[in-house]
Amino acid sequence: MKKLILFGLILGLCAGQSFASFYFSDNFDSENSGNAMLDYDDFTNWGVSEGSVDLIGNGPPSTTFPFDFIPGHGLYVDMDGTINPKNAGTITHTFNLVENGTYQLSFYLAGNHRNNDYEQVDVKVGGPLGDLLINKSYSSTGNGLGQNVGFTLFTETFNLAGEGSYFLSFSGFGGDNIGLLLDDVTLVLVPLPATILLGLLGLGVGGLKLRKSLK
Ligand SMILES: [Ca+2]
Ligand SMILES: [Ca+2]
Ligand SMILES: [Ca+2]
Repeated sequence: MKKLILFGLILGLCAGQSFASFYFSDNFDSENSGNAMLDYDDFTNWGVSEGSVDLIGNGPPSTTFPFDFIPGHGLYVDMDGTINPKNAGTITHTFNLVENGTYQLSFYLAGNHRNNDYEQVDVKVGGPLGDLLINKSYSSTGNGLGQNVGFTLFTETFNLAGEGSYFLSFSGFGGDNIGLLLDDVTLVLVPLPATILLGLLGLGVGGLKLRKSLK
């Protein structure tokens, strides 16, 4: 029995390590060869629909392209584009689930840095059955993303299970081509701590002992 427990402990620790899977991350910095572009629609990981978004940042403000409001973050996305100001854009990343589990989505949003109008970004994660696992709005009032507020980290945790196509989307809001700014989107499989596995193992061993003693 001692050997079995030791083996279980090692197995549990190894499993705890292997669960720390990195899944998806995008800081937008390598888009368009690192150059900002208004109404950008050629994202590596995202499709653009329902209007447009701007790829901005990556350098000191110039007179011709004065749109790096928060220097030091490479490129990032203005969720309300330029040509189609009455229809702020949606960017969507689709992916096939590799592993069931609890996932954490994190991203940074910042104020529009140009006017004090109400701004909003809707974040959705959808499953293969049409179900929404995340459906949440972040706004310049409810989340304090006022005009000149810098990038703020937001995280959401949810469960993904079952094969099929999932999507993650961010939708801008507005009609004045000025929107909230988005950067550093990350989706990771939350590690199942080794301690939990060991606890489960302990329960299993305890159950075995109980069964034996009841016989
Ligand atoms: Ca960036
Ligand atoms: Ca814009
Ligand atoms: Ca706006």
